[in-house]
Amino acid sequence: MLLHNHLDHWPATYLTTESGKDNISRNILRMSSGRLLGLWSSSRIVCNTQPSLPTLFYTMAPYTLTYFPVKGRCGALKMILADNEQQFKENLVSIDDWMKGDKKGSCLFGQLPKFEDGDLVLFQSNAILRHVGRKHGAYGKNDCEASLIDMMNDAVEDFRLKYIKMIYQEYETGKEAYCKDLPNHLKPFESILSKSKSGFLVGDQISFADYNLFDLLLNHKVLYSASLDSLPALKGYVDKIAARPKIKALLECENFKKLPINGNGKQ
Ligand code: GTS
Repeated sequence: MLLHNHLDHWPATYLTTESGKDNISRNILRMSSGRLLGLWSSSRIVCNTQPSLPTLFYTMAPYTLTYFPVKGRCGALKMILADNEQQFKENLVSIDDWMKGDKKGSCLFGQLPKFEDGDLVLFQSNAILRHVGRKHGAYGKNDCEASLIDMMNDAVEDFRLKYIKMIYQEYETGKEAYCKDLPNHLKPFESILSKSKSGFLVGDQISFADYNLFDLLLNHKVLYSASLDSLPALKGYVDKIAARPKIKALLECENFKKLPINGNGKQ
């Protein structure tokens, strides 16, 4: 029985039995002219209307994420997906596998992450965040808000690049100076958030730029636990987003927790 199916809004949700699942899978393939729209990703028993038959609840994961086994540039993406209850299939690529070169050669810009939404293949983490934000109502309410969100996300990217440079190139020699200078990097965000009525960067709802900033601020708390001590608006912002139930669940999930933040083991 199809419970919910809107082709623009996967996952479709079916109430079925174990054997019925394959039937639905075949029908989906037929409906989509042979294109594979996704993979069965999860099942859980939610109810049992006919006591003789176990009733299973299946969803289709519409997205596939291919990346290294680190949080890296995909922490924010996993957060926005979790907050919107979106399942995704995850392909983890080990460094050994990557070093063989075939996978790198198959990536448009020679790098990961790679994100697939049906036939659409995306590279570049910020383009991926935007895509998911656009699809799941986290890209503002109008064009002006969307442009402001773009501006915020570009500022987050500038901040992320400084962080990455320190982590990968100057950790031993530059960490102390970086931490000392941190309030200066964060001042513009503190100022924006101290004036925000909603507590988000733009408008009255969370956007992909918020997940991106939140993810990076969490990294900074690990880098330097006092990083937000002189920045009350940012501290409140982090606490508020961390308390969103689905974000909280993700942050507490073992599979997410066990991922190192960065590929070189520095954090
Ligand atoms: N601008 C790209 C993005 O935002 O997606 C940068 C992606 C990137 O730097 N990817 C790194 C990579 O593929 C991994 S990580 O820095 O995101 O952890 N490195 C392997 C390589 O061969 O360049």
